[in-house]
This record gives sequence, C-alpha cells and structure tokens, in this order.
Amino acid sequence: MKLSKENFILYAITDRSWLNGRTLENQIEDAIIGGATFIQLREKNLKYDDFLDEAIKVRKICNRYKIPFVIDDNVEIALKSGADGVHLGQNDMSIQEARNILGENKIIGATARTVQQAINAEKESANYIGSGAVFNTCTKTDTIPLSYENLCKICNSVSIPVIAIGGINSDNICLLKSSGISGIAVISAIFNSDNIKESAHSLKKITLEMLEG
Ligand code: TZP
Ligand code: MG
Repeated sequence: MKLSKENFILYAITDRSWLNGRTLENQIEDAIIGGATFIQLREKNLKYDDFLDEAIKVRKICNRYKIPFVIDDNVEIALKSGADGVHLGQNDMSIQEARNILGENKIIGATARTVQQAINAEKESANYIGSGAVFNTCTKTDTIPLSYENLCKICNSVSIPVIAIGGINSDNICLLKSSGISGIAVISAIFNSDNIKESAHSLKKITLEMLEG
C-alpha cells in the first residue's frame, strides 16, 4: 500500500478495554468515519484464532474506507489476515526479518525512543516511526517518557514520518507543535470515549491545526 502524509495525521490504536457492549469493529468504523487516518489492531490477550478472525474483520472495514491497517507485533497475523502491515516494538521481531516475510509492499512501523533506534529503523526499511510516550499515560504502564527535545531530535534524524504517542489528548496536543511529527497516535483519546466519532473528529481538527500552525 502506498502511504501519503495524510495517512499519519490521526493514527488510532484499538483497545478492547472500552467496548461497553459494542463490538470493536463498530468502534473502529466510528473512529474512521470521525477522522482516523490509520488503524492499528493491538491485541495483547486474544487467542490466535480469535485474533486472526478479528484481524480479518477489521481489515475488511479498513479496506472499505481505504484506510491503512496494521497489526501490532504479530507478523503472522498480519500476513494471514491480509493486513497492510505490522507495527514492531524494539522487543518484537526485527524489521529485516519482518520485511523478508512480508515483502516490499507491506507497511512496517517501528517504535523508536532514541535517535539511534530511529536511524536504525529507517535503515532497516521501516516505513514510519512511532515515538513516545510523550505524555503520561495510564494505557501502557511500562512506557519510558520522551521529552519534546528528544522527539524533535528523532524527527530531525530520519526522513520517514514520525508519529508521537502516549497520553495525547485535545488539551495537550498543542505542546507537540513544531516538533517535526507527521501526526499523533492515540488509544484512549478515541476509544475511551462515549462518542468515538465526535472524539476522532475533534482530535483530527486540532491535530491539523497543530501540524499546520
Ligand atoms: N506506546 C507508547 S504509549 C502507548 C503505547 C501503545 C499507549 C498510548 O495510549 P494513550 O491512551 O493514547 O495514552
Ligand atoms: Mg510491541
């Protein structure tokens, strides 16, 4: 899949902690209608078959809206579900190995918290970088804080898009202005909301203002 800079504006990462009786597919569709420009399926506790079923369902929704869709961590699920790619953390499969399995045309995103990790990820053929946590977050408890200064350095060190992640919401997003990021990645600001469509819509508007300002 060919990516453009618009795809990185509002990267939504799923979380089934806040289903509140709804299906994840339904919530994802609302996020996309509201303005999410990229979807990552992040499942930490699903059994393999359920994970694959879910990935296929979400892939169909994302295909319908022409939104890039990647799987967190799991290259095999990405391949079998027909997802557009995978997002890899520093402790997941190496980017080179994933590239060998997935081929040239799939998307590989990489988490990088240092300039060196970012440079390495780009060299190893990552298509974009996720960097954080830029703010405190309750969603992922083992995150390491990343200062604004270091975020800027990471953005300066690579030519692939960098998206900021971690505790981002409509109140603090303006603090990321001029850092060089291409967009933001969020979980709770979209999925822990009573009105996912509206939350995605307003976040996208504010993100665009921050990026353009
Ligand atoms: N990686 C770094 S912070 C984070 C991940 C997956 C959690 C982001 O969630 P939220 O709710 O947007 O802070
Ligand atoms: Mg991971």
